[in-house]
Order: sequence, then C-alpha cells, then structure tokens
Amino acid sequence: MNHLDPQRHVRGESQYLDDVPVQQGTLYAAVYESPLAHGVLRGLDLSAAQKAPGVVRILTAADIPGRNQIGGIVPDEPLLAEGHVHFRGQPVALVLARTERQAHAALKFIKADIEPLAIITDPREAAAQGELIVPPRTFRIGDSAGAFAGCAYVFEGVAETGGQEHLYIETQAAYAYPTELGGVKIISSTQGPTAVQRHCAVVLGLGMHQIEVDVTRLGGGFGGKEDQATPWGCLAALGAFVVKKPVKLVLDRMADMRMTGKRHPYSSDFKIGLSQDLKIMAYEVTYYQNAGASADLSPAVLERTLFHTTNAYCIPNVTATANSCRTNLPPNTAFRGFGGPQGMFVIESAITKAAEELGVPPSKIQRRNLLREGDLFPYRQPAEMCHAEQAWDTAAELFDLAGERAAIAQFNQRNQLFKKGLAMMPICFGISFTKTFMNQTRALVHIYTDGSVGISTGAVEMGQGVNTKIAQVAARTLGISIARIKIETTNTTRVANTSPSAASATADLNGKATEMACQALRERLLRHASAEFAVDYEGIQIENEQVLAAGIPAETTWEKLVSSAFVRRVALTENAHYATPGVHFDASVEQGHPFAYHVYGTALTTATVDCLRGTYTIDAVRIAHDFGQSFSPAIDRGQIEGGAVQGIGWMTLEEVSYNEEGRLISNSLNSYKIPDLYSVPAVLDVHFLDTPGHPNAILRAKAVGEPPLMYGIGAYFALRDAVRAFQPGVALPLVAPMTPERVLGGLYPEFVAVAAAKQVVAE
Ligand code: LUZ
Ligand code: MOS
Repeated sequence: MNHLDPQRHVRGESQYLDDVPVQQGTLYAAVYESPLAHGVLRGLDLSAAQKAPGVVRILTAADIPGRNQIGGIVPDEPLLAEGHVHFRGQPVALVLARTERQAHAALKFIKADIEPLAIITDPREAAAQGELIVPPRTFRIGDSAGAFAGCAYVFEGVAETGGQEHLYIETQAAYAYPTELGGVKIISSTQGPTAVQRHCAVVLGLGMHQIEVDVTRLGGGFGGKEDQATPWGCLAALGAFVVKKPVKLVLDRMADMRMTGKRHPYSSDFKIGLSQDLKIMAYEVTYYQNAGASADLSPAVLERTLFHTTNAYCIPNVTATANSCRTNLPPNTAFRGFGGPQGMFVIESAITKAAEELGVPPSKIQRRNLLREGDLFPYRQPAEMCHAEQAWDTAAELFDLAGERAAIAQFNQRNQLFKKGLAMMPICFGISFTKTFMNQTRALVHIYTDGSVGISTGAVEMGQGVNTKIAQVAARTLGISIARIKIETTNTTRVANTSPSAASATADLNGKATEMACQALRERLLRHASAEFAVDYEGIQIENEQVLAAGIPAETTWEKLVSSAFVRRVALTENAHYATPGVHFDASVEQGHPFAYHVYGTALTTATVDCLRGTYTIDAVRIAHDFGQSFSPAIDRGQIEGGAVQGIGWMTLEEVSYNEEGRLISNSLNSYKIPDLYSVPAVLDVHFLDTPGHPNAILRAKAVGEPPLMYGIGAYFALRDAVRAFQPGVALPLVAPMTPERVLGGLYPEFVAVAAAKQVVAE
C-alpha cells in the first residue's frame, strides 16, 4: 500500500491553506513583533502606520473582546503583548490591509516605546534566579545516593543539546471569516484544531460552538503546529471578528523562524555509577530546560524527558530532576520526540563518558544494561513485550558490528587525515500522550447510499500518511476497496474535543476509533443481510465488495447491500469513541502506567571525519526497528528514514543560535543548515524486526512517528568516536550539535585555545 497523497502533491493538486480560494473582500494581516527581548511596553504609536496605503485597521491587545490569553498548560501567554514584552518576535499588534504587501509595508511605521529590562537567555541563569515555569519534578527509583557508595566506578559530567527549527515546508498560517450569528470559521494549518478552537473562543469571548476550525492538510508539522498554530489562528479570527471581513495571515519564512519556538535546548548534570562488571547501578541527572518566555507545552515536554531518562536501559537506582526555566526567547515547544531525545542524549553521554574513561567501547556498557522483559522503568511501568535485546542483537549480527569495528580500526591505522567512527544507538520510546486524558478520540463514518464512504476523525494529515492508514483500516474492516473511501478534512464540528495529532499516537487512536465505527456498521449490515436473505448471521462475510454466504445470491455486492439497507431504514452512519485502555499515571508519586506500549530498535552508525577541515560524512545508518505487524510498510519505512535524518540534523548540522540580546542569529536558510540530499547518509538501511506488535497498536502495527528521530543521536557519538581516533583522550565537551566547528575544536584543541585567547585580546 502506497501513501495516497504524493502523486497529488507532485501534480500540485493537493490543497494546502494557501491554495484555498479567497473570498471577496479578504484582508491580509501582518504581525508587528517586539523589537526587544524584555521590557516594559510603555506605548505604541500607530498613527503613521494607520495612514499607510491600504491599511484598514491595526489591532492591539485593547481590541480583544474576550481574554487576552492563549496559554494552554499555564495561563501565562498573551495573544498580543500588554504591559510587557518577553521575547523578540512577540506579537504586539496586527495590521489589516487590502493586500499582503501593504500590510507588511505598514509595519515599519509602527513605533513601540519600550523600557528595556534585563535579558536572560541561559536556562541555568534563569534557574539561579528562581525563574521556573513550574516547580521542579523528580522521578526516583531505588536509592541512587546509597548505590554510588557501592559502585566500582563513578563518573560525572555535563551534557548539552541545542534547539531545532521545525522547518515545516508550509509556514504558519490561518484564514478566518465571520459566520452568521456572530461566529468565526478558521481554516488553520494546525496539528490541534481543538486547541485553535478553544483559544479562539476564549480570546473572542464566545462559546466553542461559535468557532469552527477546519484542516485539510499541513505541509509538515513536526510538533511546531501542535500548540503554536494557535496564535496565528486566533489573530486571524480576531481580525475577522472585529472587522467582519475574511482575514488571511501567512508568516513568511524568516518571520516564522523569528517568532515561533523550537525544540527545547537542555543543559544537564549527570552522575553515573557502574559495578566492576559494567552494570549501571546508579544514575543521577538534573535537567535544565530552556523553556523560553512562556510555558507553552514545556511542562509536558519536561515530563517526557523524565520518562525517557533511562532510554532502553534498566537502571535500578535513579534520581532524575527536571527544571523548566523561563528565559527571554520565543516559547519553545513540541518537536518530534518531545523531550525524549534530550533525556536520551544525556544517558548516552554518561555511558560514553564512562566507556572512554574505562577504555572500553560504549557498546559494551550499552549491551550489558539493556532492558529485559519485566524490568521496571523509574516510573514503575514494567517493560512488557520488550524487544530491546532482540533489536540490538539483530542489528549487531545483521550489520556486522564486530566486522565494522575491525574495518574501522584498520582504516584509522592506515589513514592520518581521515578517521572513521562508529556508534550503536538503542532506542525505547513510550507511546501515548503522557497526560492520560488526552488518549481519546472519535471517528464519524458515513456510508452513502451508493456505497461510498466518508470518514472524519481527529487525525490531521501532515505528510505522515495517517489518512492512508485510516483508509486502509476502514477498507479492511468493511471488506471494500480503498477507492470507495474518502478521508474528510479534520473539522471541529464533525469531530469535537480532539487531542492534537501528536505523540506518535494519531494512527493508533484514530485508527482504532475508525475500526470500531466500521465494525459496528459492518455488523449492522450483516444483520440486515441475514434478515433480508434469511441466512444465519454468523456465516456471512463481506470480501472484495461481495457479500458471501450460502443462500445469498452471487450478484449481491456491497453496493446492493448498502442500498437495500437504506430502503429498510438501517442507519448507515456510526460515531465511535476510542480511549486507550490501561493507561494511568499518578503525578503525586510520579508512578503509574502512562504508555500503551513501547517501541524498540537499534541503529548502527558509521561516520568519516576529514581531519584537516573538520568536515564529515555520516556514511551509513543501519537500523533494526520494531514495527510490529506493519500494514503500510512503505509509509512506515519512510517515517523511519525521515526521522533518522531529522535526528542526524539536530545532532550535527542544525545550530539554533541567539545572541545575548535574544536576537535569532540563525534566522534564515543561509545561517541554519538542515540535512540535504548531499549530507544524508549514503546508506540508510531499515530492517523490519520480527515482532508481534501490540494489541493497543492499530492492527498491531506500532507507532512510527517519533521513535526514529533518536537514531540520529548515534551520528553524534560516531563523530565523537572518529575525532578521538585522531586525538586520543581529547577532552571533547558533550555538547551537541557536532558541527564541523566543534569537530575542528576536538581535532585541534590547542588551536581552539589560541583562537579563544586571541578573541579575548581583540575584545
Ligand atoms: N504532546 C502532549 C505530545 O501533549 N503530550 C505528549 O506526551 C506528547 N508526546 C509527544 C508529542 N507530543
Ligand atoms: Mo509532536 S512533538 O508529536 O507534535
């Protein structure tokens, strides 16, 4: 089964938000952003801008009819700045003009009177000043402090990971228009239509029933539109509501990069204790998450970091503490992996540091400590249907870990200017929203009288192929062809109160709801056939659009069955509700069973470093992955390949950089590099492990969205391995991304020391 959309995409037939025909009288919006990262907003001079050509109206916080509040988890985020500004790029005013150009041209005439305040960009500095978004949280199992005393080896260190720009191809956008009875309809490029609806209702002072949000598809999300499509939806809706005209708001690329949050950078302290035979006995870690200026999803991201503190390892004594630190940067947000990758980088750093100090390959410590059936995670859920060792051993054998290592050692002995490195990267990722209540959704299935089928769910198609999967589930359950099925837009009036398409759980949740609705319809149609043809219900089947049973005429097709059911007044619509069974969590003790299941896998990564230039190639990434029983192998393989490459980008090339004034330096594709065709690994193998899947996974095919991103962490450690082949024992900080500049610093530490000294002199 191939993804249903790509042919339409390449022919330009797919309808994205910007392809929606605009209505007559549509106004275009542009956002005036705070020019300072922190300050008291004393006043705004709009007079010149109001006279600029084409300008119809300029809206500020004073024009908001409801509450000026779009915070989700914590109510700490105004839609438009009021009283203070907290980051550069914070929306302050909205210009509405007759054309997009005129709206943007008017921005430069706006003057803000801002009294500057001190700027914090560093999470540790924020923590030191007590600037925490929520109180710190600690996950604890065993007694780590006591266990260190009995350890043969104890190592401590600091690990840091940087931000990551989502770089969805389609930038943030919304198109809103007034509807009768004073409501608003919003076409939004969002992963979370209900979030847009809920916040628009608050901002406009309306009931949620007055707001309709519709989503056809997104040109990528990656978490960047889980919460952060909301401001643009609300701003367009505010304009439409106040001016009573359609309003379209599309961010250009650089505005999107400046104004939206990214993956959270983390700085972390770790301490790891091992026994003589390399069992990890104790692990302590303190995370400092750079949350940006408001909470957004940071507390949930922080929680997922804690859930992934020990990655795929069993560690009996763990204390993990996490701080969400408020800084004067755009609010950081969901990004594929959602804090999991940040936590997993730290434990891999701790293991690597221990291995380097002990002079053993990290893989020796990794393999010895992998999770086994029944082992407890620090949050007390047991590892069930655990495939950590199977994934590792399959990867090690299939991709010849021993042979690769020997070949690399030989290469490194023979070459002075090029060095190769290798790393193994096991992953274990929990599937479910960590907030239990979010694990619910609905599907609304109509069978039309001609036998065609329309399906609405809470799932948003963002390129990941969820619509194809839902169509497959329905086709299988009903016994009909995919060609009869249409997956409708995601719309809040058809399917209400949805969770965002996120947490890798969208196909599971919405697929299960679809399966339930289709099962109910199928059963109803078979009961009808049983009555109509006076045959035993148990014996009837629908296969390939044929209704099959002894006693049923051979020409009885799906179409005939449906039309005869309609004539008999049988309901051809079904609405099903699905809630993941068995998940719960008690945050007061930080224990429970938050995940429906875990996904496992292992990647073997090799890399080559040019030791003159510091440049490198990631040569091969070979992955043994636990898909369960994949029913869309082409889509699933694509998710693993794309996720791994996105993870490699985060770990190597992509460097989000702000200056001390909180200004984004990496503000365009000139200065922010993502993997391109030339930098992706030449070899990217994906092996489907033979695993049974899980009953909580749709048709036993496990979730594939986020887990593969963390294979990219292997690229960091493979590069580190290569650098150390050139400079044995070099004190290379555990800081990602491993840009060519950082590689050069590892290859020539004395050169970097000289350069730093020169800079001090120059200053
Ligand atoms: N969003 C969320 C997520 O609200 N909760 C989660 O656990 C999650 N995990 C991954 C991505 N988005
Ligand atoms: Mo996501 S980080 O599952 O939107």
